[in-house]
Amino acid sequence: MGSSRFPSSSSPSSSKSSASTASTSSNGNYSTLRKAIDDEKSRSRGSSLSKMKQEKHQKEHHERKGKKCHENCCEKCGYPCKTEKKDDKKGGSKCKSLAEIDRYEYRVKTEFEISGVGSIPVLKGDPKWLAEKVQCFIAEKARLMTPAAIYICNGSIFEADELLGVLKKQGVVETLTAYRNVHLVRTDPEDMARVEKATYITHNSIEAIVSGGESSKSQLVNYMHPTTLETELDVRFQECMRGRVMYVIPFSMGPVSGENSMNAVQLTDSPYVVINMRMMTRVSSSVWDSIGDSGSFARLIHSIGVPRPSFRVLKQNWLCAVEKMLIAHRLEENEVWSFGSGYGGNSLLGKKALSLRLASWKGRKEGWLAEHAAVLSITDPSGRESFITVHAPSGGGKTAFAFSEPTIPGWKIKILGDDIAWIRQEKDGRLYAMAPENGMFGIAPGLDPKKHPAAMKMLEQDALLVNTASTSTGKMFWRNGMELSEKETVRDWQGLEWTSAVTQSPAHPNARFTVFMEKYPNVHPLWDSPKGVPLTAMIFCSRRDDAYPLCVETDDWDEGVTMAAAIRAVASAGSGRKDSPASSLHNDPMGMRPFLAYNFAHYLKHWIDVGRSATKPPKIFHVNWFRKSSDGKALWPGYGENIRVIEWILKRCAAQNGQPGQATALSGSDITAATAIAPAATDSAPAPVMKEYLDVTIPTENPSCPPTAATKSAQIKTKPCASGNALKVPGGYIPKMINAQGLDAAQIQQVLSYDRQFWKDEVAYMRKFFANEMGLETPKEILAVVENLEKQLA
Ligand code: OXD
Ligand code: MN
Repeated sequence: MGSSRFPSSSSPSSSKSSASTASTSSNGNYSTLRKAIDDEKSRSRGSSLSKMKQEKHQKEHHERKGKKCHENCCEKCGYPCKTEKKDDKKGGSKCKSLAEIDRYEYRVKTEFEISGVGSIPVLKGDPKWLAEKVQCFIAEKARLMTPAAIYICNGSIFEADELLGVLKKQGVVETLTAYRNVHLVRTDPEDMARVEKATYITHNSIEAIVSGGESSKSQLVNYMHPTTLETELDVRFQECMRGRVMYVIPFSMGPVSGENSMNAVQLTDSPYVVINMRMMTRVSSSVWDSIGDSGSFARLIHSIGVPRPSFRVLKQNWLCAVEKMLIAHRLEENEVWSFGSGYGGNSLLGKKALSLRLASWKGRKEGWLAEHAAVLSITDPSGRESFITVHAPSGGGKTAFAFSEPTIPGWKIKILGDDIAWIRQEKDGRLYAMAPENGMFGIAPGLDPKKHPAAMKMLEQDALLVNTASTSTGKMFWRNGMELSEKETVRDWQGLEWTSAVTQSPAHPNARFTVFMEKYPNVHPLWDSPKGVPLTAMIFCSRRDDAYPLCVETDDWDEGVTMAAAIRAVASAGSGRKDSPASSLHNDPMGMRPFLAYNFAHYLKHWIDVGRSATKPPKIFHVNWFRKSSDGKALWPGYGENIRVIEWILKRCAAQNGQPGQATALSGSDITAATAIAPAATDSAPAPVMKEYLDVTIPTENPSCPPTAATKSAQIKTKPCASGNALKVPGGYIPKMINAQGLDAAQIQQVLSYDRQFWKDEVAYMRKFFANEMGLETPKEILAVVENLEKQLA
């Protein structure tokens, strides 16, 4: 409570009551309170001056502003020392954007009165109810960005309706009349993805952010020096909200006041962002209570960067200033500045900026992980439920898998979160994953009505779409199994007429939907749990079309982490990497490349430590749903068929937890035989090594896997339920066979095959990548894994 100005407000609720007293200025309580505040300040500075003397002294103090003040002046008069400290700081920096505001430079009535700016009306909400830290934040940034008005959001449905009205007036939104409360927004074609190139991390120490510091060759994190940032902020943010409304969004990631949740306040001049944030995060006035007078919150400042008057030629009426785009993270200050884009992860700052970048920095200090992963529940036909995380690069299929209907009868997938997992150890020694988001922002064209019927149904009510196409009958459209009637015409994502004769998709490949978690029929009841769920397995997805196997179970935690750190993927639409051809592979450690916020070596060491501290860590698996044959044919059907791999994974976990069906590691000679005859990456011939496992009939005596009509007509006879069904290879185990009933035998042979030469090359690449990225800082545990793999493959 050190800095509190409300003497008796030690709890959120009492802070509220103090503030409410403050609002009743007409009966004099406000001035009583101010006096109490000032008295408290005087007392704490040991001043014995009378109030009048003190005011006189303060006046003189003001007059001397700019000159060096008497050293003891503040001690004597009680004038806030902070001012002197700030001026000292200003001696080194003239940054207007980062200049702090002093309590005497603004007044909160029903509007904000700010020295040098004047009065800014508050259109909605009562600013007097806010904790002083929040008032200060608003006043400070209002002084910088000079909005015409301030609007304090409460997350209500009325608010969403009102702002939708604003967007309609601006001509930004199209209501899709075939559904209930579903709206489509088309953006400026230049503002349709997260932009990694414009995303920066700033910190006083470059070594904390980039391993190797100044001399680093690292490609992973974009570092910006704090002084450079100051200049960059000032050229963008001064008066950037002129003529616009500044919305103040209080929100929580995780349930409000949850034990592991994070509070934040985002300022934005985009009503679209407010509506979207209301779905993706918990926007609520109760966050003010949770912040209280002493609580902390992340400060998120966002502007589309188009002050009025603007002579910009707008496309789709979408406001943005992409040429000046910047998304900067001040880690130590728990602060994000985003400018120029109104799109997705660039502007919904609760998502990637807060819940991954700032959170992973916080997590490192506190011993937990913030990761780019879906949190899923999988129930097998016997009713046994397991929780897993699925970590993947953007566009790597997390959401599409999470929404898919398993093709094997009796299996069920439920979602707790589709994009972000906060993972921490609980008292039972297990790692728990909690999904902090309130909604999903998924890739719309990834959905197929036949493969994702429940998800498609969900989009028919209370959904917000961006950059899909629309039909003349008021429906959303992106092809991918969607049908058009004869009479229906289509407008594509740029608002142009589209016919099926056009080969290009009518939707942008990164078109998105936003929905509330709770609207999805297969949402897990614990999705809103403050603690999360205990993990059985962590699954890391590569996205590559070469010989990276369909599935590998790693030997142990360190090996799983090392392989995750070496994940590579083809660029996807979500990454906004226009410069890299879709076919080229880039490193995407843990699927976190765009979200890594600090020194990669420290990040990996932290991963190792988290696993070591857990007495029962989950098992780590690696998958690749995108393997292709040498003639370019996709070898794995993906979506709901992925459950076949998940079945193998969960059986392996169960076996190692002492449940029936122990794994059988093959002997050394088996390894050599198996891997030596596997085809080379470029060889399209099926792997002969698998042959012996294909002709095994399904054991009818296996009680957990009775034969069905489907299994009898299976093209491949296999042992779908045998959990000892694994082959030891360097780097772990691969399935000898999975439940492949109904799939193409030759393809399954290929997709399961293990290519020794491929792995040799992969490990050589891994070593080079780690050396480039981390050099001597590479954690010894990671180096040990690489050396061990090299030995096994020699
Ligand atoms: C996302 C992404 O928006 O990863 O989730 O790009
Ligand atoms: Mn994502």
